[in-house]
Amino acid sequence: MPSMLTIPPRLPKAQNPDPGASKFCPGCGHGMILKTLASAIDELNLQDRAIYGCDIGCSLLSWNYMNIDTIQAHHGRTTPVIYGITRATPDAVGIAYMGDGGGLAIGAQHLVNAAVRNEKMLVVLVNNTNYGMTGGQMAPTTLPGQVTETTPYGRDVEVTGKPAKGAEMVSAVVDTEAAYVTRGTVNNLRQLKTMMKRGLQNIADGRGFSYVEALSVCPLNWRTNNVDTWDRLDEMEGFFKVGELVVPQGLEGVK
Ligand SMILES: Cc1ncc(C[n+]2csc(CCOP(=O)(O)OP(=O)(O)O)c2C)c(N)n1
Ligand code: SF4
Repeated sequence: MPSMLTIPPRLPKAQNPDPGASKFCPGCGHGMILKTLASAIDELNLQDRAIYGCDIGCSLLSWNYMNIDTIQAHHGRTTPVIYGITRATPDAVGIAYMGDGGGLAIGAQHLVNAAVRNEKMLVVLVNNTNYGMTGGQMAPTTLPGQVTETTPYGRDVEVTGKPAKGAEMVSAVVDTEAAYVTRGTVNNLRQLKTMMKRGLQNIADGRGFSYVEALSVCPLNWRTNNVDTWDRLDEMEGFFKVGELVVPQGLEGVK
């Protein structure tokens, strides 16, 4: 009988079963979000149609995590790279996976234009309120008063403005009859999976642009223990409201 240590983890088919040792820090949210995305792909049976793109930052550590066609692009450019691919391959279900820095700072113009033009792609934006890979600098999403490497006395909104709310920004510019826009959290992976499935189905149906923001955790740069990490996530949920913002007709049956 195999011992507990020799039983491999039960992974979705859309996830690479042998990516090597995890490159994410212990307790990072990226792994949970990627597994949720892969489970959603499995449940919709989209493995052969899905194309995955990852961005800069810790998202790029996922470049060998998926068992689907994968490309890595830079600095918020994953969005145009993926819609370029989906325009050339209309049957493809294109997924652009990025951090809040990549998506809402340097890549914001691409995100807005893709949303306005109703590009048939899913953007998964991981909001951990900081620039994770480069050591925890302030991101557009950094909470008011939050201490980061570049805001040692806490984010002063009088100087830096208020945090960017990606899902609300995208909601304001999309075609509400075609797009799907939502915000989930690693606090509720079952709900996040439903959101991923709805976003993917919206593309698979050829309806329109999908945006799933996932509130995530970055214990390394937050310098938090387990309890404090999840308390911080509760605080984030107070500022970034979790829930669906734009739901087109046709997705009611996707649970
Ligand atoms: C033009 C340019 N600016 C900045 C960087 C440095 N850089 C690489 S990753 C990164 C932060 C990414 O943060 P985010 O997108 O939030 O992802 P996370 O690492 O938190 O998952 C930055 C600033 C760079 N490589 N090139
Ligand atoms: S720095 Fe933060 S986002 Fe990056 S792998 Fe570590 S915990 Fe995850």
